[in-house]
Amino acid sequence: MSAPLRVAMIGHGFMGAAHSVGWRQAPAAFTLPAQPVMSTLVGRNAEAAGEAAARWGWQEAASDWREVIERDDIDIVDIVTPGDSHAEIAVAALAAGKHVLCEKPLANSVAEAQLMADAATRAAASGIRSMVGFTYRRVPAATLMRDMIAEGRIGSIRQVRASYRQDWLADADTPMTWRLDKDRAGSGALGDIGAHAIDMCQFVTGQSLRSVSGIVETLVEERPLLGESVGLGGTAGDGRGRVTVDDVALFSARLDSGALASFEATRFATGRKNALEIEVSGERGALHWNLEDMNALNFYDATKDAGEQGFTRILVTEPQHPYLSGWWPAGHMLGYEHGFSHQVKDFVEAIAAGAQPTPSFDDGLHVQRVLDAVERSAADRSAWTEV
Ligand code: SOE
Repeated sequence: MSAPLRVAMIGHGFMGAAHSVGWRQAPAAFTLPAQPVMSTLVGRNAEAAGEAAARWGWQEAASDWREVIERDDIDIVDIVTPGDSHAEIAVAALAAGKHVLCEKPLANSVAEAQLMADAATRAAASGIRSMVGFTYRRVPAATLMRDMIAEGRIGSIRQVRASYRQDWLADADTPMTWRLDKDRAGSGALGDIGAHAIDMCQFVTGQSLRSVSGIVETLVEERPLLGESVGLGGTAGDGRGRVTVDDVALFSARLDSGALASFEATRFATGRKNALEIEVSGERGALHWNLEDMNALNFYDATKDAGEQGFTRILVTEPQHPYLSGWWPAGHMLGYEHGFSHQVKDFVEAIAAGAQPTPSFDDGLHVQRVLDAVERSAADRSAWTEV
C-alpha cells in the first residue's frame, strides 16, 4: 500500500459533496502513487458536520479549521467554503506545510488571490503543492479538445465563443443565498460560473485573456430572505434581501495571439440548467463542446473534401481517451461527478511526483484578474455608443 495522504476538507455544501465523491472514487478507479484518506470533515456546526462526515464517508468531523490544519496527521487541506474564507484558510494551511486544493474562483478579489499565489510560491519551495478546482477541464471531452487544438487539428485560432448558462435564478421569488451576497461570494454569475468559462477558454486554447470589454447587470435587485439566507446581502426590509452581485456578465476578450473571444455568464437563461459551452473556430476547422452533452466532442475538419464536410460527433468514451482507463467500456458515459475523481487523480499524482499541479494558484490569480478587469470595464459606461 503506497503512502497515505490524509485529507481534511473544510466545508460541506454542494462542493463538499462533490469533492467527497472524488476522494472516495479516485483510488478505486485509478492506481494512484499515494492513497488519499478521507480523514476529517470540518464544519462550523459540529452536529451538521458530523452528519455530513457520516453521509459522505469521512472518518471524523471537527468544527475548528485552525486546529485541524495544524495537526501532524493531516497532509492535504481541501477548501470548499464560500470565497470569503479561501484566502485565510489557504494561506494558513500552506504555512502549516499542507498541500492545498481550493475551489474556484480562487478568492473574492485580486488582492486576496495574490496573497494566496505568493503563499503557494513560498510553500512550493518546500515541496508543498497547491491547485485550484476548475474541474470541467478534467472532463475527457474537454481534455481531448485541448489535445486536438495543441496538435493543430483546427489550425490557428481565429475566434472563441464561451458561455455558461444556468436558469436557477430566473424566478424572481427564488430566495437569497450566499452566492448573491458580494461579501460572501465576491461576485455573481461572473465569478461563480464565468470563471469556469474563462478557465476553459484558456485551457483548451493554451492562451491567456489579455484585455476585455464587458457589462455586468443585476436583473432582480431584491429576493425573499428565507431560513439560512436571513442576514445575507443588504437587508431591504419586509423580509427581503438586497442582491449585491451581478446576475449576468457579457464580455469580449482578446487572447495572447490576438484571437477574439466572446463570453456570457448568466443564471437567467431560462431552460439552460448547466450549459457550459465552448466553440473554437480555427483556420482549418472547429471544435465544440457543451457540458449538457458532456461525453461528446464536435469536430469540423475543414481540410476534408467540401462534399464531405460537417461536424463529427466524437463520443469521448474510448479506453484511449483521457481518464477513460479508469472507467467503463465505450459508450457507458461519465457524469458530472467524474471530473472530481480526475481532479483527485491529477492532484495526488502531482504531489507524488513533486510536480506543480495545474491549474495552479497563479492560474487562479490570472482568472481573478480577468474577473476584476471585466468589472472595471463594466463600470465605465462611456464605452457604450447610442444607436
Ligand atoms: C453554481 O450554481 C454552481 O454550483 C457553481 O458554483 C459550480 O462551480 C458549477 O460547477 C455548478 O454551478
